Amino acid sequence: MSQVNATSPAYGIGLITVIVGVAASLVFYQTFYLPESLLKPSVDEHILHPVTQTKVEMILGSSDANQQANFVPKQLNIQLGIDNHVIWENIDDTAHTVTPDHRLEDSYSGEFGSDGVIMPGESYEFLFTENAETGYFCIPHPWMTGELVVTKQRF
Ligand SMILES: [Cu+2]
Repeated sequence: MSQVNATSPAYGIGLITVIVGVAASLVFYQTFYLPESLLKPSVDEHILHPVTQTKVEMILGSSDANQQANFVPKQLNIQLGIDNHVIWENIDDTAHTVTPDHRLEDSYSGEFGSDGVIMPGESYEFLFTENAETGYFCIPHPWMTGELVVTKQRF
């Protein structure tokens, strides 16, 4: 039986294993863990709790292609810290969706757009925390369209 002491090859291999292990952990921490944790945005309190809410109604008759008005108001100019919490209320008697023209992701709130349909009497809400600009529509009734622009508060 060989004895393990400070001068034996076994000791050296053990030490190298520990060093490699620590180095690998450090590399993992700096390359994957740290950037991931830094990515989570810290959002200003005023943006998380804006002064007021923005309401959009999907009005009665929106499912009728001949009806002009559906998302009311149709155009939104939203200011961060003021009215960036937006609520779409379905006051119609048909289910609708709020679906962006192109994929839009807010780094705090995630992907914009309703999960499936919004039933009559229900609503969909989204907290915008950064600048954004998009058109949106309703999947079952593509003539239902709206636009929104989110900008920083103008002092
Ligand atoms: Cu619809």
